[in-house]
Amino acid sequence: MEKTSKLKNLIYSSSLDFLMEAHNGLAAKIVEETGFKGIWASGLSISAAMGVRDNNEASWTQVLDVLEFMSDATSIPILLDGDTGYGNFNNARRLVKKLEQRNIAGVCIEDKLFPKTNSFIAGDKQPLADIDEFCGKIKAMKDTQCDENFMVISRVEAFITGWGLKEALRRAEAYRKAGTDAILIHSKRTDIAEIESFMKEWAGRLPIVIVPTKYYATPTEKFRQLGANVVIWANHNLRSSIIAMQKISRQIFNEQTLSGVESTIATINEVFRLQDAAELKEAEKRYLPQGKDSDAAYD
Ligand code: SPV
Ligand code: MG
Repeated sequence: MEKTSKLKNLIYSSSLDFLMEAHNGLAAKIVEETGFKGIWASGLSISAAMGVRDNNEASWTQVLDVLEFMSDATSIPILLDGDTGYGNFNNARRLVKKLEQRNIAGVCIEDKLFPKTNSFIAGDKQPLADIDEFCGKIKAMKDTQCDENFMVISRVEAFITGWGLKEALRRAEAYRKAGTDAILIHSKRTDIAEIESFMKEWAGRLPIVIVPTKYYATPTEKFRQLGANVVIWANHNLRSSIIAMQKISRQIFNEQTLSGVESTIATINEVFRLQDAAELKEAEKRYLPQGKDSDAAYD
């Protein structure tokens, strides 16, 4: 099955599904191996892994390069966090074209202004995208996709920017009419109150995607009861890897030896396995003149 159809099924199925964050090819592969059915290519995580801020400091083609590695390394669908679409409708529709060429299954765009600010950074009432302009962007993206199952998800930032429920519903409805495939409703509250109020009024008009980074203590069963379709675990591979890297760097720095760390980290063979080094070994037998295969280090 195409990756686009897989993502569409996941979004449109009545059961609750989960997307796990990845920010490079290795993380994407680990997410797939773990059993997740889809990947969230997080803007926060990809930019952080590049050592830059989540303010569109990395160009969209640099993000595309990362996605290409992620997509090549996996067979489950990837949903890109496409920020604001990196410009106006024209930039956003070109993004769709390039994503389809790389076998990315869908993109989520948010109704903020370029360059974007991470939803958890700027506190006060911020201006959102003009509704009509954002609807034009959705239409342009949907008109551009070649694969009818490619997903364009619209992220409503009305709660995040302090505009409240009425504005959130007004925007979600406008985006639905413009042809979006699903709504991502976002909240930075530590409880589910905003999401719950939205879900009750929304009443299943389109599938709903949520990102419980801040309301992490809410039981997953509650998301099911409210009728959410997809939950995104948005940045947890990045955040756990930060702790792991800080810990190992500190220990090696302090101890000036590897003797205390070797048994606590992945083996080199595990790295080779994740890279599928064995496949190359087999291919060399088929394609290299006999007796001339490379003496690879993993022998
Ligand atoms: C991201 O993962 O970059 C997101 C989700 O946009 S959040 O950071 O929760 O806003
Ligand atoms: Mg983001």
